[in-house]
Amino acid sequence: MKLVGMLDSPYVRRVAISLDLYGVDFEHQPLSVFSTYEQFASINPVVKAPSLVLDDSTVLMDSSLILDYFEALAPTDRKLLP
Ligand SMILES: N[C@@H](CCC(=O)N[C@@H](CS)C(=O)NCC(=O)O)C(=O)O
Repeated sequence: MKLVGMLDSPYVRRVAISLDLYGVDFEHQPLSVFSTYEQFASINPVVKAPSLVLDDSTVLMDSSLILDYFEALAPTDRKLLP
């Protein structure tokens, strides 16, 4: 699993910190939507940070959607929302 986006973005940081709290292993690829636009577009043509590439190559985007996905998968003792 790969989290794509720069950590200067609060949306990317939110996902990175939450994945860590969920206990999800991920690789971080610090691409910029500006300076590395083409490389970012080759991963997600919409060029939105954060983008999360799952192990089956599905690309999720939007921090809230990404966190909803992991909240749904998390066991009860790892959930972050009441
Ligand atoms: N609602 C989005 C906002 C993400 C967002 O605005 N990301 C910025 C970088 S901080 C971005 O991708 N900008 C490029 C663009 O919108 O084209 C989320 O929560 O993930």
